[in-house]
Amino acid sequence: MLRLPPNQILTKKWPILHEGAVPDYGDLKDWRFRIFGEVENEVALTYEEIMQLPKTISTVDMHCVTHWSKYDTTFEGIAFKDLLHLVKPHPHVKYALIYGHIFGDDFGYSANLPIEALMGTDALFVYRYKDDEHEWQDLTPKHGFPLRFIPPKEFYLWKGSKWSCGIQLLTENEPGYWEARGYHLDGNPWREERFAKNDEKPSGYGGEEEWTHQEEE
Ligand SMILES: Nc1nc2c(c(=O)[nH]1)N[C@H]1C(S)=C(S)[C@@H](COP(=O)(O)O)O[C@H]1N2
Ligand SMILES: [Mo]
Repeated sequence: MLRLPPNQILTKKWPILHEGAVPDYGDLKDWRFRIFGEVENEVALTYEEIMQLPKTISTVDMHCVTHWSKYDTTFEGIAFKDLLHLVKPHPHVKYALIYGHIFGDDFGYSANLPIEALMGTDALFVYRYKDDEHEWQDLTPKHGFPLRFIPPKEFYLWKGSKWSCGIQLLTENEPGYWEARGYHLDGNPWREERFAKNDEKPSGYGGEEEWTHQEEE
């Protein structure tokens, strides 16, 4: 498999792309991470409880639907599979919605993903990273601090919910925030699954102008 998916452009810098304002969780005292939906035992974890879970370090490639790809960012975080161990999912659970903050709502952003694709060490809720240009450092607020999801490279990065506060387990697939707004339900970069209708760009799609002239912060 080629490393660069079709019609992607490599960037060394890590662009910042999101809608709405960057949330400020203060001292994280009231911050919780919830696992809910089709489970026997819903949980709500504090930031300290999250940070005591087993940690995974993975070097990943990211591919954004607006055509940028960045290789080899090394992340430290909690693997999706290690969070799944904390609950007893109902037998027919097959999908997850991974929530993030948008427009003042911690559960306003979401992305749908099939559970079976999330069981490796490349599906991570991350808080720290390093790359060619940075030593280990905390994720900046603009990249999703205190916790953001990074999907496996078989998914465009819109599936990587920033400021993530929860996972909902589902038996049926449900569109997340962008999937409900004209983006592809699956979003595989190798198959160029950008939009629900191939020839229709969803409204608000900025394309390359969104990131090519951007300064990294
Ligand atoms: N909460 C939230 N998460 C989000 C988004 C957003 O608007 N809100 N944008 C997504 C999109 S489209 C992309 S490409 C990545 C960008 O992550 P980055 O800014 O760290 O590069 O975040 C994703 N996660
Ligand atoms: Mo994106």
